[in-house]
Amino acid sequence: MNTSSNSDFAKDDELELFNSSLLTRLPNLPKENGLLVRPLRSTDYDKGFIQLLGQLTDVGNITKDQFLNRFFKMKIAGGYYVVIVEDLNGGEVVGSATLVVEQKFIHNCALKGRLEDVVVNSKYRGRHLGKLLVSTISQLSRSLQCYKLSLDCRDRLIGFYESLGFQREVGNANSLNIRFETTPEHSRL
Ligand code: 16G
Repeated sequence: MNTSSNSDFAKDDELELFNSSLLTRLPNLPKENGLLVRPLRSTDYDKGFIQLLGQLTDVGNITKDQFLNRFFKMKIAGGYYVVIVEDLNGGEVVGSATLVVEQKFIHNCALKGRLEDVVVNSKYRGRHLGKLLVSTISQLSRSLQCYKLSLDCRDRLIGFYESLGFQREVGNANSLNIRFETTPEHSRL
């Protein structure tokens, strides 16, 4: 009987959020010298992943335990594909983007992809890593049989995403939010 749980996980063990073959088998995965495109790993807390997300929005003071807790919840739930760019020269995480695959009843029980949390270390801007990440997620969502891939973004980035094939659909190009008050307790959920 398998009685293992998160608490049995040795913190030095390295696990991937999803099977890396899902990326390596993509036909058009661009190759970049000295950079590795791969799934998020359980060891990425120590490679600057949280600091990188801080270049996108507020992240808070996440401890390694909180990171691992969220990592395992995503892994167990399935449908979360956090794709990383690592600079092999120094072993730092320098780019990240997430595909979330939503299960639907509509369209014959289809899958819908959402592109989330695209961020590239400001020191690496101009090297087209954003394009690399978005194109990887786009191919991944297609290979997972999503019927569409959608995103929200800052107004100034609309042109960037349009240049990569996203379209503002006529009559269907709005993004609306309600923002709720949160507390640090939410990170335990
Ligand atoms: C952007 C991101 C979104 C992220 C949000 C955070 C992309 C394509 N969009 O809209 O995924 O969650 O910023 O902003 O990366 P917030 O902290 O204001 O919610």
